[in-house]
Amino acid sequence: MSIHTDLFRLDGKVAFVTGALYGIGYAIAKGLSEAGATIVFNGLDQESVSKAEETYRSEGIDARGYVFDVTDEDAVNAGVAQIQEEVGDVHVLVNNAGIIKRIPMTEMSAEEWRQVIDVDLTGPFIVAKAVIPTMIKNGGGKIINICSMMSELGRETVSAYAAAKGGLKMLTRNIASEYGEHNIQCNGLGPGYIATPQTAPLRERQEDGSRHPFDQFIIAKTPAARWGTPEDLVGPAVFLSTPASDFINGHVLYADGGILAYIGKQP
Ligand code: NAP
Ligand code: GCO
Repeated sequence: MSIHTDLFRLDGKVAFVTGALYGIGYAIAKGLSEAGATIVFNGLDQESVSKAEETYRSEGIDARGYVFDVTDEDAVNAGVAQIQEEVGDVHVLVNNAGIIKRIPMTEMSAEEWRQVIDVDLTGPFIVAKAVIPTMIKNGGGKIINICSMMSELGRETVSAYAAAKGGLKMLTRNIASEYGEHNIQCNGLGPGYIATPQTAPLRERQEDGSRHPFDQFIIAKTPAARWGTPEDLVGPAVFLSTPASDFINGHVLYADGGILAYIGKQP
């Protein structure tokens, strides 16, 4: 296998990236497309899916979008069946769709907790479950679960998100354990703090024009001294999707500018 022609290539493969309308999912899908994959993605409504298809097209990518919610098992099963019929069997699944609710734990309702667990943990379980049988039939596949700093660390207001992303790390290890013998590699990709709509409220300028205190905190806590960009995740995602990572299983690769290695700069 040649480094130049095979190791990091996905020619002839179908990659399904959930929630890849913009942000991290979009950047990863674009990177996998540049590595040769045909891209499919899903979103919650036809308008945003069609808009995203248009954005992909404007970048020369013929990505197919489908409308379904990752928490709805019947809809996921029907959506994956449709993808397989219309585009082909899924070789690479990236469980990217996710939400966060920043609410102090004692003020969070059980309903709000369940919504986060449902999208961020149960969703990846449902979608992985829908593609694994075909991967087994085809002799293997790749599943990448988008984890988080909160797969390792806690912080105020994100209890449900941390519980979900910590759980997703363990679901990753369990899929690797259970299906590794079928040549399925399931790994986590753990972004640090990445500038996307999800984290926009943490970067909003203060009324006096100064940086948000959390923004300053992240710069001080990151050896790279900056927020990540969605594009910072493309190399790791291509690595975990291609034959380059065929003997890596149940691992979480943190692309965090060094956050998990660092106690942070003294103010
Ligand atoms: P984002 O900008 O909020 O994008 C999330 C995407 O998921 C959106 O396209 C959203 O669609 C979709 N989505 C949400 N719920 C869904 C559902 N039930 N079914 C289908 N699609 C759904 O988030 P991001 O920052 O790019 O994050 C992507 C992933 O990386 C998430 O899992 C997030 O937790 C994780 N992550 C983010 C960071 C960060 O710093 N940004 C760091 C670590 C991990 P709508 O817009 O229509 O709701
Ligand atoms: C927060 C953030 C995070 C990040 C990310 C970190 O409020 O602390 O939104 O949880 O989005 O997951 O890796």
